[in-house]
Amino acid sequence: MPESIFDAPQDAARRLLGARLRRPDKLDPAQRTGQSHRLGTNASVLPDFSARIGLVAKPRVSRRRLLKVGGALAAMPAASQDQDADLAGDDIQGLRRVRQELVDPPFVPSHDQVATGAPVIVEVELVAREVTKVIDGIGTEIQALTFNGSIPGPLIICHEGDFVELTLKNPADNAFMHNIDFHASTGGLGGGALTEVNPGEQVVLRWRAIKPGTFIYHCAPGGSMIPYHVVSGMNGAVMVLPREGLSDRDSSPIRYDRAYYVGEQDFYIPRDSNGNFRQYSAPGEGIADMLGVMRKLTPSHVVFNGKAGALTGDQALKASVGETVLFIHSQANRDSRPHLIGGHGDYVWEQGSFSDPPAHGLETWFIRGGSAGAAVYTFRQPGVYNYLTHNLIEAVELGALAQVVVEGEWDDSLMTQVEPPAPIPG
Ligand SMILES: [Cu+2]
Repeated sequence: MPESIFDAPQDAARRLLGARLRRPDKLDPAQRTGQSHRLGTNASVLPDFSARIGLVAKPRVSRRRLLKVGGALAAMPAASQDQDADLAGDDIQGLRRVRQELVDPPFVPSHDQVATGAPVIVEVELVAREVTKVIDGIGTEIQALTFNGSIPGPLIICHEGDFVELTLKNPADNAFMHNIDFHASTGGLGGGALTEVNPGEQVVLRWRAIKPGTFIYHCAPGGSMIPYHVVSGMNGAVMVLPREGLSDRDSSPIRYDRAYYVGEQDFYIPRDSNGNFRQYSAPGEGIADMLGVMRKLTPSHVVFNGKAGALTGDQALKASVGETVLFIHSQANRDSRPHLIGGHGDYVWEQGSFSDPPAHGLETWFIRGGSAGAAVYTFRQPGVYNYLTHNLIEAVELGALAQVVVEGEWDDSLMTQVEPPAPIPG
């Protein structure tokens, strides 16, 4: 029986806790790769399901062709390399490996904007961390589910044609099974079925970044646990840069001096009979209550980087006049409207695809729930800029607001107060 989305939250939670806390040990091959039952569809309704999700074996490429392709890749300039080159088996194993040290947002891993040489295997490690986190300025706590302990999880960066090789660990003292769906990847469930790890397990997944752009990743363990894990913090983003770097609509290069990753998160914290936020002492304890709030679609908090005020005041982002800053903005579950008060999006990939030219000179852009986008701005004036979602209620009342403190010289030609405030002559 598929899980009904109309079940009482308590019933759904009880069943999920009993049946879905851990990965079933015995899955048939279609389930391991397609996991159709977890999304509430019956595999028997889709007789060719395995073909649709790419289970058909790829023809084996000859050793001679592999060598030829590998040699060509090494010899060609980076910008003209054939990203569709058919790499497999030994060829992939022979690629250079680069270990990427992931960092907590809003910071991003060190990276080259333009790729040099042949594609590489980018090794990253994510650890499912079930931790208590404070999400606002009044001490409200959530039993958070996270990748590497931060909300959002860290940004991963590679270039088009590279391989991302993820080690996903689920420590033994965790309560839940976790996995990961990479929107940047190609294959059944974005790797979700191949990465299910129970507490005490780890798994290694490799996928090739064939689409340049910004993409979210998130945990997707099945049924109501999908939104529950996502709105408990288990999401992040990947940026797949074109090998030649970013460019505008005339194909002129765009380069940035800094990059910040702003992950937006909606939380659904239950309240007690007095209207105060309820607190729970263990992961999963508040599932039934939270599912009840989630189904009303009205978040209690909408925040950047896991907490109201995480990117304001002393923790504001920093830049200088003349610097070009790349902002990557993700929202795994809900729509958002980033806006930089007093500035613009000089170049905006609203939908995140670097295959498309950026929009130029936007005031506000739209991040669809379930996506990440990118915007580039060169600061021209000093000051404290608010970077927020221009649903101003969500920004000011619910928390989705960051600040960028910009140092430098004020340009009177762009803005000046011609006369200070004074009584209206009369
Ligand atoms: Cu999870």
